[in-house]
Amino acid sequence: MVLLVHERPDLDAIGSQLGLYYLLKSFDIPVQMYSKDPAPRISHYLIGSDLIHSGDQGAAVVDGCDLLISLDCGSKGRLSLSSEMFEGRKLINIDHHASNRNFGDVNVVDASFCATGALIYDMICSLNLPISSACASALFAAILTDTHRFYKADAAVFRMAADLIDHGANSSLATEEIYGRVSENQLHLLQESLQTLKIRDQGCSSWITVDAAMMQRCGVDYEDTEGLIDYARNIDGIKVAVFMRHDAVDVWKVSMRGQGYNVSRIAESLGGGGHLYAAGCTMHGSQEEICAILQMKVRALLEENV
Ligand SMILES: [Mn+2]
Repeated sequence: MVLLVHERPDLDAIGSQLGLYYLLKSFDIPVQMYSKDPAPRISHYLIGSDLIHSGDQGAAVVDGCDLLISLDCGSKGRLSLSSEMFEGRKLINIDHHASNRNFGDVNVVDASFCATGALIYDMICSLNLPISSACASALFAAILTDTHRFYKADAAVFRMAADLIDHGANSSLATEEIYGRVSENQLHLLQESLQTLKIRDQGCSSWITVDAAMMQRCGVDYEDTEGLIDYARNIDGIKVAVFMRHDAVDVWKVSMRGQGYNVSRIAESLGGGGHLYAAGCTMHGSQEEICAILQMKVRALLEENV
């Protein structure tokens, strides 16, 4: 069996992948991990992150396997795999995105969980299965990041985290490795991207843009843009924050955050998805074109909710 994650995986994807990997390993079940894009640098402290195959190894990894498990991925397209890789294989889809398209032969989708890692933890507990320290560390990272360091986490999430710590997850190591380090280049990017900050809709929406030239000048890649949207989101009075990243000619990755405003409706109307208050999509066109569409949709959402 092969465990898969969405393109440009975050730590919920990688943590779920590693957590499930070590669970299956403890039963001597043959299992491998594959991610089209390499595991992000912030996941490198996790045991086993170097065992995740990536790039053009996909066909070789799934060769001979008859079961695929997709983790934290809302749609089949976001797995970014060629259709041959799915041929003759069953697909299990485990996810917590409300917008999940139920694309698996079996779908375990529950948006009430704060993270896919939390859903896996819940499955492990209900089946009374053992949790190794490698598994606990991976699931802890998934929950820590998808709750934004336990921001808005309820008591059940803290209990889950506490139990994972009891099973060997190192909370301070995780926080240090994931949030405690920043490169000088990332700070340059922060400086440049904040200069693009625009406040619109009478102080209710905030916008940050990062383009390819900026990333090149600062010597950073897409991983380093993680978290920039929070600067826009956290401004007093902001209801909707939008982050736009120019990925290729006429290709834009758009992330949105809502403060009580359902931004996943905008993302879904543009072919993307996500959660109620954190969603994203990919858009095609010039900056002016995509901005015009987004501004119209954000304004409509703000007016509707009044
Ligand atoms: Mn997730």
